[in-house]
Amino acid sequence: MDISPSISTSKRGALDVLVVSNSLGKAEIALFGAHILSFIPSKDNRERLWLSSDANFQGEKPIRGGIPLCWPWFGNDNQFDDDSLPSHGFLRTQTWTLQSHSGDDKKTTLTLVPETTQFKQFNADVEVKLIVVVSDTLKVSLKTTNTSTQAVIFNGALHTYFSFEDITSAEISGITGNYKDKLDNWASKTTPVPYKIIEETDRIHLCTSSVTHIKNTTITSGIQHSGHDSIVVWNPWKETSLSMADMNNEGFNNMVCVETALTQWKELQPEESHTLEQVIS
Ligand code: TA6
Repeated sequence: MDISPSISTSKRGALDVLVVSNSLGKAEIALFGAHILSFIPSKDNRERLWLSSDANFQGEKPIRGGIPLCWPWFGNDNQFDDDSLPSHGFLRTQTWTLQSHSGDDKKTTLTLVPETTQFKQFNADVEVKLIVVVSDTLKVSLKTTNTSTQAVIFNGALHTYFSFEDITSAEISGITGNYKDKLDNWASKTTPVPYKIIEETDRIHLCTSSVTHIKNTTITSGIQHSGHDSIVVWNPWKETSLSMADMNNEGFNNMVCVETALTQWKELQPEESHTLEQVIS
């Protein structure tokens, strides 16, 4: 079904998908999790995002790949110290609605809203919107507004899986300072230069650099970050990939997550807003 000249609907498995296509770029967004599955700029027709060939498209679990939305906490580090709460929060496992859209032949803007921004102990009055702009770049903005009368704290991430021909020849540039190594009891370590992925990697870089690049043999993806206090880098490598049902066994060779994140707790006063944003080129 066509929603506009540049937006139509499709299915991926059991999931409803918005297909965006204009003269400068194409994208696909599953309404489940407002999960961006694909972004292909027309200038080179190269897919920027990686999707696991074993991803679950039944709405039973978060989709492995693309851009999962993490909010109002990151990983299992939630406001309530409650390990029973879902990893990375509860936005990526609910069905969203297309609230509005606009655009022309060169740019398409979509605004999506979740069913709810409350879950168990997290019951603050907060509004969340995802604004996606598809053009020769992909701009993803997760906007949080405190509509309550109390201060609210939250974390989050645009947990983007970038696609590559060969991870061993990938090199990340633009990340500086120290990182916390999840694989070594969160020990603080220095960001390597050159930054290559040669083993399982799970790092929270306390870095507010605004531009990073991931270079591979023939391709380079540019990433602009804003509203973040961290940049997370993750590759599960072989052993961890084998333990994940929705991660194809050799997939780690062709992806790396570079995530625009809040991991140090952001506090919003009543009526305040915050936007976590990633622009992919
Ligand atoms: O972003 C890195 C990370 O927190 C890793 O520790 C790993 O858990 C990854 O996210 C994937 O998490 P998920 O809940 O999507 O399997």
